[in-house]
Amino acid sequence: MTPPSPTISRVRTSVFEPATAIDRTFPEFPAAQPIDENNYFKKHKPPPYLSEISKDVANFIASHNKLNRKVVLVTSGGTTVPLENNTVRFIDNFSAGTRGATSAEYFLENGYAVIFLHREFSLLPYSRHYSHTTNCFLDYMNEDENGQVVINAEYQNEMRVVLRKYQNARDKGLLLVVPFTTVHQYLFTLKLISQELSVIGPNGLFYLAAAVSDFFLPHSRMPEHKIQSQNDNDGKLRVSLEAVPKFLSRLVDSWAPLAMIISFKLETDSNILLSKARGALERYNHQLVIGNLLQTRKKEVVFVTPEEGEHWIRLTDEQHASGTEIESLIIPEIMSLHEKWCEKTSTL
Ligand code: 9Z3
Repeated sequence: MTPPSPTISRVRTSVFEPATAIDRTFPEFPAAQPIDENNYFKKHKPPPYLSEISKDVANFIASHNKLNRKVVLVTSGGTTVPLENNTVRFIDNFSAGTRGATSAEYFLENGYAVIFLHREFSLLPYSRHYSHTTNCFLDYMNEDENGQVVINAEYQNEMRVVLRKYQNARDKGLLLVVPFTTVHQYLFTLKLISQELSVIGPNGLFYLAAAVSDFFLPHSRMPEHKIQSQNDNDGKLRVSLEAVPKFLSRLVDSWAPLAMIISFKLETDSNILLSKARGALERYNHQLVIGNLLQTRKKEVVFVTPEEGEHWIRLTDEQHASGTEIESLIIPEIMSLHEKWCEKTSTL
């Protein structure tokens, strides 16, 4: 139940303008080779906090492994590409982290421990229900006659359900939240967590829903200070970005070779979604690509697997209207694929 918010406009600014589009079709980048990995990780300094994260992740995985609990890494939200070292300006993308935060909740409800690698300040499991600008938490509250702040009667039931689930995950230590902001931090942290997660073999699951930038500005070409407006003599700012190495191949082949790996393929053109998703599966050799279109991502996704080809998961109009989340259909399917993966891998 969404409370009316008199202070927040219902106008949506993220509308598309196809009439102004130009055709920019690029050939596919090749998958990253070991040499690309070495180059990237040698040329760039790791984030200074990485060793702290490493300890937390290792302890988290070990404690759940003792209980034979499956652990999923959910990545979520968009990566930034800074243009300056003391960053004033950066390139970003649309992702709010809805897919990741929602999926994490369904994994938690179904017995998984979740490492939630997310863009700092993007949506988080549970608090997402009340933190988005369309759902301001203050609109759920009021003062009673004694001046105590209380939740309005009509939201009590809904909020109690979310609160109990949140407290269960927190009290049982089922959720580890790890932040990133830049694409660079994302890649270093992904590599670290992957290697830690490889320790539990097939019980580890990767659910890579973060919207990761395809381009970045290497540190070697990044100015220390804010770019000045008189930077170029013709008054234009020219930014030349490099391709982010496609690290999925390294994850599959080297960082966590026994884990089940799921990547997402995002497109805006429905004519190329399936071929791109199939292409990713062939190139990286992992277990599942979930294809989705920016425009319809909350209503339908397509599963592409090597064994069974593709099948669509769709919400009916009634389900969509009544607030059913597509992740409530996606996660059970993934769990059964993961179960099969564990059986298959343990008999190898
Ligand atoms: C996705 O496709 C996610 O489903 C969305 C979720 C980012 C669309 P929101 O956060 O959106 O709920 O608003 N994630 C993967 C996007 C991506 O960067 N994929 C790469 C690609 O398409 C492959 S790893 O090339």
